[in-house]
Amino acid sequence: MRIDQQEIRELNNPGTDTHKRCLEGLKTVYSESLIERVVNRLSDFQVALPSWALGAGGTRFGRFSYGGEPGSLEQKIEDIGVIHQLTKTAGAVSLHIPWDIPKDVQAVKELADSLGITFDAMNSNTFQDQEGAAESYRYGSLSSVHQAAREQAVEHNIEVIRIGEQLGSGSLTVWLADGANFPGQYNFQTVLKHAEDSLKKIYRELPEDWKLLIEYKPYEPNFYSTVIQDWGTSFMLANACGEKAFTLVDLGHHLPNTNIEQIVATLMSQGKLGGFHFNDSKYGDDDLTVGSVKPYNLFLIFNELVYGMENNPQNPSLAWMIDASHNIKDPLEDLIQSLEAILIAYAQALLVDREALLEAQQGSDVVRCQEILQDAYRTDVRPLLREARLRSGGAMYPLQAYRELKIRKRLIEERGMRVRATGL
Ligand code: PSV
Ligand code: MN
Repeated sequence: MRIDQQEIRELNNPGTDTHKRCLEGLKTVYSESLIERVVNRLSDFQVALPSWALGAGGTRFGRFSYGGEPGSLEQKIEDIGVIHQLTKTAGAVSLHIPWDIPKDVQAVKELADSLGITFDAMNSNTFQDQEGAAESYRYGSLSSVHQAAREQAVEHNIEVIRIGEQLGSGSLTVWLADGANFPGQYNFQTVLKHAEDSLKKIYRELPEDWKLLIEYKPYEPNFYSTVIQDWGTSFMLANACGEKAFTLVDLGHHLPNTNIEQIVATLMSQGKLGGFHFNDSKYGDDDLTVGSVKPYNLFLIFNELVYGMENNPQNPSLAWMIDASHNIKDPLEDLIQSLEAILIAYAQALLVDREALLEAQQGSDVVRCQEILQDAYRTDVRPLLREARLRSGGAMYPLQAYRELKIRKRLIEERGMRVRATGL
């Protein structure tokens, strides 16, 4: 389904005066040129949505479905198209193979193109056995002690690259579920060596202008150890592969209280931060709505990202993606909330007075340093987001628009109550 642009205009009209007044209010605090710069940056900022998170998410205890889920890759792209029409921030999709193998590549490309959606990083899946596959990943994939399983996993990743090439993607994200559930299950050094060798084989098949993004995660689905447990291991493997390989930070893949912003700063200084999976969490890889639990943390991360983007030309532009799971919310509403939280943190980080911060840091004025960061964090930047959307033809209030336009009801009418999307 598509939204008629006129519907969006009609929803925006009544709120425009109030919005202009709020924007004027911000101009009494920040210079007009800074406001313009932030609005332009926000308009340019695009986040890829995960194809696997457009249906109801489940846990191992159950899954609570609701209607109108996308039953095909085309419908997933249409859902992202709806979010993009409303937010103007979701101009990309991140596909997961084999869940999203296109039946007709040309038709899928044309559909995405007509909705202004590009194909961001491709994701491989060696954490589930596929029907008819000769080898099982029960004891690992790229790092398995069984050579045939390793070879099958390498082949799968190469196939994902080939599909991505046809679609116009430019990167492959590898997340390895490989690990051990019990001490002694495997030899740490052996499996790490296997992982490195397998990644190098995949890397050799990367097209010239592609990137390999390597995720890390400390636990789950294995609970004693994982082969790529932390950013250091990912960084080491990326270096071993070569200059087209980078570390990907998934916010949920850290032990509690890890200083993620410092990891971001370190990787960017080395030119090795490749991308981001946004989500939020209270305990572990909870895959909750971005910014719903730790918004200040998200701001501090963006503060480092903005600094890095301005000061680390050695680091390539980043692949921004959401990686979440929606157990009880309508996923489209959840994704709209996540996009809003990402843009808020980004806008606040762009408002940080970097000159004053440098001066305060040089003078070891710790109190002032904190004030400068929190001044930016405590600014209500939502008028800047609305302005960016208004200028690009999006909805000033995307979530409200989604509800007023009764999108979920329309999707249920179109697709029925019982479809189930592939994904998590
Ligand atoms: C694993 O937890 C992960 O973060 C990886 O990015 C996967 O590819 C994704 O979730 C979806 O399964
Ligand atoms: Mn992830």
